Amino acid sequence: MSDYQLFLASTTNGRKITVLVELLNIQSKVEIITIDLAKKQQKEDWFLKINPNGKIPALASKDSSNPFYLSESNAILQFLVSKYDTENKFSYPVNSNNYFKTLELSLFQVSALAPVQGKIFGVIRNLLHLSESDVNDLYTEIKRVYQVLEDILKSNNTGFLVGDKLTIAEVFVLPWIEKAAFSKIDLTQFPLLNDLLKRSLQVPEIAKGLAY
Ligand SMILES: N[C@@H](CCC(=O)N[C@@H](CS)C(=O)NCC(=O)O)C(=O)O
Repeated sequence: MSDYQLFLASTTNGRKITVLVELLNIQSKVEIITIDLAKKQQKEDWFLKINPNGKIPALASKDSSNPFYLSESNAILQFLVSKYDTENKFSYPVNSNNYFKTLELSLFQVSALAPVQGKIFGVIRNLLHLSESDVNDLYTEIKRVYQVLEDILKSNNTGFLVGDKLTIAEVFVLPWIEKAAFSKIDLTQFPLLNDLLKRSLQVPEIAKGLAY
């Protein structure tokens, strides 16, 4: 029997989780339950008990004697590697410098990348109506954020965002970078980031996780 339920939808934050499930090969350990966001299942009482914030992704332990709920995609990624990546294939040991660089990237993704690209999704899907000048400001800011990621790759000089291997640091950003073209962001302006996306898409587990 699986250990955890994972409540997901096919969104950038949802796909972070499916990518890591594939990389860690833990499909038998977690049960994926798709939430219908259009039907607002994430706002139903039963779901709010799991995540009072009413958003996917969320994780719930199946051990009723030891209930445990976790939300925030990057916290779930950290939790899954702490449980199932004991050899640190896709993570770094707790308290190492690269562990904290991963935490830094996690917070940067949530605080800088997601809010701006999320608004751009809204504009493109015609759900958010902004003036031309506000839209221009969004693009100025998202290009600055992508350039920060490009500069991190340049200074690391390993092809990866943290240390010298593909880790959850990439998983934080890949579902967003993959949507650059949809977001009308020219990824060729960020060659190292573009190359990271291309290399990552050649990893079958990542391609499968992103296709969820
Ligand atoms: N910071 C949160 C953001 C979660 C989030 O915004 N989830 C979206 C889908 S990507 C959602 O559930 N939207 C539906 C809603 O807000 O009702 C995370 O990283 O998990």
